[in-house]
Amino acid sequence: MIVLLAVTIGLSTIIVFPSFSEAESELKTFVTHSGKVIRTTGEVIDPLYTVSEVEFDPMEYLREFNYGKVSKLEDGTTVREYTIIAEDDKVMEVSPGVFYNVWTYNGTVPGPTIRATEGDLLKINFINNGSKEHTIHFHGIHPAEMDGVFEIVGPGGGKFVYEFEAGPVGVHPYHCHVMPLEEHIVHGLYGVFIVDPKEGREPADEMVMVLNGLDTDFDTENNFYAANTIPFYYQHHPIQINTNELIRVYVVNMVEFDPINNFHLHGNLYTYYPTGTDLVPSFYTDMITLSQTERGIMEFEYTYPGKYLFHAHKVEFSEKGWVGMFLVNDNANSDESSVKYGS
Ligand SMILES: [Cu+2]
Repeated sequence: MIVLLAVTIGLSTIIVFPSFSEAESELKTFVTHSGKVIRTTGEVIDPLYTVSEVEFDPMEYLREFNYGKVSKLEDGTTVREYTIIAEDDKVMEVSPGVFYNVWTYNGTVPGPTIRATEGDLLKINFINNGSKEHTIHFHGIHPAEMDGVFEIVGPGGGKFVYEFEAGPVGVHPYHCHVMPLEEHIVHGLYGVFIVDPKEGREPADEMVMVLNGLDTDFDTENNFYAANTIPFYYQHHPIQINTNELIRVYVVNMVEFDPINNFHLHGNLYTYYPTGTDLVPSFYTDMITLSQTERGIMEFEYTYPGKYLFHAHKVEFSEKGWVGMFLVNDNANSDESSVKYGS
């Protein structure tokens, strides 16, 4: 009788809600790549499971840039080769006691920050080790067959090589473009692609902030918001910077479901370069508003040491995790010539 009832409910659910409800109501057991056995009701991981699986450090992610494996063509063109592996069975403790099935590029959400100089030839070796179809769609300029929309890469080891010239200058998102798109993005298949101008930018303490949200109960509304995935992380672990030092933040809004997000900085204003495509800033402000996949470059220096908040001025988002802090150290006595920035 129970089986019959389950079958009946299952069938009716499939008919009415073909994509989501079936997954939510069905108890599944699966094994992660590290061998852990996980029980899940669809995408909702069993709350009895209490071991954190994903090694993701938002502080490390902040200043980590992947320049690829570099070689040169005979004509002097720089070639940069990257490998990106998609997976969709990792479990991550996104907030104390809240476990979420993240879909990852190279094991993390967001995926690696790919960085190149305008005119470089890029080769991105994509391997899909997931259980679903995935791709990589890069924003920017490239041939149609490199767009990551129609060239679906199959699960279980499917491969595709994206090859194109880096451009234009700026900060661009990349993300999976398989339908249903919202589902593939909100689970975490996105990252940042920075194209530097040939003449470079002024040296600075550079960092990447991806504004994202997590819909942990699958009602197509976000339960948590963050800069770099873990809610409240940079509030509990302030980002250390120095006075009188140029700070450059590449900010990318990857929030799904909500049409806007924003970025407010305390005790300061920043010059802002929308999409980073112009080398002259468009405005000087303490607040920008970003729609989905909108992004830009913020530059600022702090004069006074101390603690300063940065957060969404959309209060709901900051109260649900999109809030952080800069701890500004007094740089007055340091020898500026000895300052080295990450490469
Ligand atoms: Cu996908």
